[in-house]
Amino acid sequence: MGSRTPNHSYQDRKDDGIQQSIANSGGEPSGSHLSRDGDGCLGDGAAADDSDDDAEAGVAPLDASNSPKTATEAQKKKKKKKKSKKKKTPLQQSWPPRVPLDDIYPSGDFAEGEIQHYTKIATSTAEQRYLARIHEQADENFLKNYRKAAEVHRQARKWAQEFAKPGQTLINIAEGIEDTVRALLANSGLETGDCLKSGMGFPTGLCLNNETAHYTPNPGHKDVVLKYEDVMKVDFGVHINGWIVDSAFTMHFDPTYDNLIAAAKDATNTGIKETGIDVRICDISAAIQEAMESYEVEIKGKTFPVKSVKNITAHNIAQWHIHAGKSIPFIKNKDQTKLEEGEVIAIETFGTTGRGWLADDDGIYGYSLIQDAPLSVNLPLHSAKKLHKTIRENFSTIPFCRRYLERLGVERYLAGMNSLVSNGIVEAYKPLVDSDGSYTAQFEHTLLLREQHKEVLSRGDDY
Ligand SMILES: [Co+2]
Repeated sequence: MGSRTPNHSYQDRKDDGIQQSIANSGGEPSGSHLSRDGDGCLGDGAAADDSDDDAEAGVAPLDASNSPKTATEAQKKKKKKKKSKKKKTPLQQSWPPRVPLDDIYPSGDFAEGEIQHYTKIATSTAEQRYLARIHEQADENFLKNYRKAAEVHRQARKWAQEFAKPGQTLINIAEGIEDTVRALLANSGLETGDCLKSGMGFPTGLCLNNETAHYTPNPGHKDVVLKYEDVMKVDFGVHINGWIVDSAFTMHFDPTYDNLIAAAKDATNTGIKETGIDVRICDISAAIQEAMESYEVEIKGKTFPVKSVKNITAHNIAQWHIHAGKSIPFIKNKDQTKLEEGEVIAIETFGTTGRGWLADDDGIYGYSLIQDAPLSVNLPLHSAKKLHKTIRENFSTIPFCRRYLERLGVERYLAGMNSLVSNGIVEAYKPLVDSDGSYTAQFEHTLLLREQHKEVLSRGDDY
């Protein structure tokens, strides 16, 4: 999910139709085979550890189906089989993915993201480094949960990449992603407070062509059907305990747009490479712009330079806050603010064939509770008071859309919502569009700036 600038400035899946083997026979998470292109390297031994753990958790003997040669052997086999029966055979992911990840990886050791070493040596003081480590120490499951959320993201987007074909509707794509995320987290989010434990990190964004960010299908609206010529940004978040994996990609079917997609992918990977502890925002921005604007796209015989979009930015993430205050533009600037150890950073970039300036479009993307909104407000409408309570109990400051509200059974909320917005309790987000007829592309990853290296949590073998 992009942060709007303030106004002052394909897989080798065996398609058997039912089962899809995301884990290999050792139960190793798919995310452990990462980054075959970048200069990053894999961490040492984490993937191997996973396999070991899963083997201990009980892998059915490989030769279980072979017929034993002798009676004694048969007896031995029988005994063996009985013994292993008590152990659980690791589950394979279904298609569509519906098996909770905790059932597939009972050890809880999810693959680490792509490890990239810093290009510059950090000069953080000991005190800064101590503070940075606090949130990891305060919650021993911080990293485990973050890697799990990333694996949920990878599996959900893999489904989307197969399912989203021309002729499909945006609502089916959005709901399919959301159903997958909730199933893999083993949390339907339907009981009061469940959405606070884990779930969608923000409304699933599905933006076509010049629609650039913050569009999601709303209930009761006409279905939008995906077309061959469409360029679709898919931006969704997965959170566990308020820590959000924010990651996005762009899908297209017409090779006309190959270069536009390549530009945004390159710009995002360049931004990731540049990111580090004590690195200044202006340096990341400059590198992003240079990569993005080295591309051009030919559409129907006319050549368009790819431009960086100016008024939306990458951002840091804090617990319960998709945007935690730092903004990283995709254009040159003089912001000397530095990134710090321990920070979670969403590096995203948007490239466009249009003006490079986003305007509000009609409609609503979603809402979020404003961080310091007063707990008790004198609201004229009873429905507004009730809605305020529902939002606090189910979303806190996590952005949500009308569909997320309606699946909780909330009805006739529009007047109440308008009241919350006008009273400064809730912020409403509108879809953001570039000029008519233009095309935009986006890629995004969530990174953790760890002490020795950055971990690109959401990296997969797709992007
Ligand atoms: Co984002």
